[in-house]
Amino acid sequence: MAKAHENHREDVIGRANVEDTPELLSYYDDLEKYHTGALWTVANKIEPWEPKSQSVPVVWRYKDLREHVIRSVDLVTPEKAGRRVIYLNNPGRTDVAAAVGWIYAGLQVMNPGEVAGAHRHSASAIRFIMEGRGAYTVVDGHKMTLGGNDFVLTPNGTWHEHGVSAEGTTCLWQDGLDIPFVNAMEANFYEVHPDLNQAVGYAVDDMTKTWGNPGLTPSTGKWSHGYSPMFKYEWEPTYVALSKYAGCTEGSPFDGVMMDYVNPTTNGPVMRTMGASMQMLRAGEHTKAHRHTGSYLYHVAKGRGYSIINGKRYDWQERDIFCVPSWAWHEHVNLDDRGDACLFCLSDLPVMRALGLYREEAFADNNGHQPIL
Ligand code: 1HN
Repeated sequence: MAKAHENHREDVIGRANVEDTPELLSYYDDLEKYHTGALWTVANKIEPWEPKSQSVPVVWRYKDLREHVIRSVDLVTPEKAGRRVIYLNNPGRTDVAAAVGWIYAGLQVMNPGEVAGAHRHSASAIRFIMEGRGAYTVVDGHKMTLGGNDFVLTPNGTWHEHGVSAEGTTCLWQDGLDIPFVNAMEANFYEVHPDLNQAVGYAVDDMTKTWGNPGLTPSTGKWSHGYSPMFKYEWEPTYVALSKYAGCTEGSPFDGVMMDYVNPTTNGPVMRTMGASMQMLRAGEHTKAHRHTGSYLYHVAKGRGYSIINGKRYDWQERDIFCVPSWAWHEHVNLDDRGDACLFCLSDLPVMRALGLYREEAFADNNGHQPIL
């Protein structure tokens, strides 16, 4: 790893290497008065040799967090809070309230009978259900019922609200949004629904029933939005698909048996700014290390194990969330040698790919495994 970057020194030819002199310092002061600067004073910083993520790897452990999330139920109402959410605050990204890179994430809790009003905004969300019965989301009049490890999309510009039916139990879920990204693009709008709650205009779960049939698409009906019409992706068919695929593939050396959730009308990512995948690590599997651009937020849907990220071990178990910053080396280990582990992953990979910024590299030394530092 070190070898490849030995020439990454600031004094090689072609890199800025100007020493301060009294004349230059006073020149810089003059430039500043006119809202300008000399490029060579910042060039090495704004043009790094390779991505330097501000985010640090973090594991948010559910056994530590859960009780604190639930405490919020007695402290604030969804009416007053808008959304009752405890957000994941990456120590390197507190300035933009991101969990990793330009991705925001939080844990939202609702009690039976509660409803969080409808709104819409330019940011898009992927909502991954962690526990409880009776959760639902309404997106542009389509109501989706939600169970554990299901996720629902609330794409940019769609009216959305959440609730838990009176017969349900306390529900917790992970929200993942592209808010920091949309804010960085200075393109975020936000609106509250004029009626506070929207009317349900279709059969319950119609979008998944219509668009979520393997190998089949409705003969009539068009879809031209930049996001998937299948607003809800369920855990059960996901797990069936991964299990079937695992039976006939060696999988990826880096990711085990991995499948991407797709927009059935394009086979592309579920939304333009954020994508989702589920990967199965087979019993005892230890993947090889690689790194790629993009920010990745993993949610342990099943099992227990650990990941080595930039040479450090991070243990995880079901419902824990952890992040892999852009260009960080990572490999995953399933600690159960009898059963599989499943990692749900949301990322900004669609942005990386669409903008031609995706790049990937395998860890070459040590048979593909990082030494633990
Ligand atoms: C939002 O709309 C939700 O709909 C959750 O549940 C968290 C954080 C920032 C902005 C919008 C939701 C959010 C959010």
